[in-house]
Amino acid sequence: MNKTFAIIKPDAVERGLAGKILALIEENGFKIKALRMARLTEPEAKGFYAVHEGKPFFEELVNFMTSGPCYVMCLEKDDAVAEWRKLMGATNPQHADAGTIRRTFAESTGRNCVHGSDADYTAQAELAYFFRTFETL
Ligand code: IDP
Ligand code: MG
Repeated sequence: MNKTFAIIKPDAVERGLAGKILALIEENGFKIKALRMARLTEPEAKGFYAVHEGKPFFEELVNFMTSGPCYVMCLEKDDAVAEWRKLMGATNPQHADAGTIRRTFAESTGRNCVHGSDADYTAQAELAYFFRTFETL
């Protein structure tokens, strides 16, 4: 699939980094197919991160993701899922490669600026969670 789902998380929006991150997305050859600001509700955040329910960081994650507005996006590029995860960098910014968004901007494993789907089937599900089909064509 050539599309993936991405979030500029509340920490990055709050710190005024959204524009820089959008520029990096475009400079790295992604086309932004859909984009809107959203303030996730608690049920939306819990549903989105249902795979992490029961993990020690789940409550912190839901509190963080509902703490302020974020940008939800559909990104297009060949091999979009892998390419976006490469540009994001590792979950823990201290382990992320130089030049990645998380290494450059993120404060911690929790407040790590961006989300990206981890497989084509999760990208499809996550895109459908936030967008109508016609919005991401
Ligand atoms: P990913 O975002 O790189 O795919 P996941 O393991 O899917 O990483 O975790 C989802 C999100 O949960 C992370 O991006 C991060 O915000 C948060 N998270 C993951 N592990 C931890 C942790 O150990 N402490 C605090 N937050 C965490
Ligand atoms: Mg993940």
